[in-house]
Amino acid sequence: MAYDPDNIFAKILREEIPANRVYEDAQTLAFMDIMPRADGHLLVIPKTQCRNLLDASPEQLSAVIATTQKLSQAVMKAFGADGVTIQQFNEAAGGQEVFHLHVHVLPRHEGKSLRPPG
Ligand code: IU
Repeated sequence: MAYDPDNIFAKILREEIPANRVYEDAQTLAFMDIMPRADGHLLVIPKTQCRNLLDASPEQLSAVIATTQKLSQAVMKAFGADGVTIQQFNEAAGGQEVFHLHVHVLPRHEGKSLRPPG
C-alpha cells in the first residue's frame, strides 16, 4: 500500500501540527498519545516515510525498537510502573488508524486495566 505524505504523523514530523514531543534522535521521534489509554502512553515513530511494520526497512525497525526500549525504561521509571505493554497495528483490518508506522508504549500498573480507546 502507498504511503500518504499527508497523514497526521507526517504532519507532526514536519511540525505542521503540534504534538507533545518527549524524545527525538536522528532516526526517531516520540510524543504523547492524544487519547492516552494509560498514564504515560506514548508513540514512537520513524522520521522517514513508512506506512507500517509490513513496509518497514531493517534500519527503520531497528531504530524504532531501540527507541521503544529506551523510552519504555524511562517512562516506567517516571510513572512508577510495574511493566509496559507494547502495541503495534497494521492496516485497517489490523486496527491501524494512522498510516505512518508507530509503536504504542503503555506503562502498566499491577491490577490496573488499560482505558478503552477514544
Ligand atoms: P492506531 O490504531 O495505532 O493507528 O491509532 C492511532 C493512535 O494515534 C491512537 O492511539 C490515537 O490516540 C493517536 N493519535 C495521536 O496521538 N495524535 C493524533 O493527532 C491522532 C491520533 I489523529
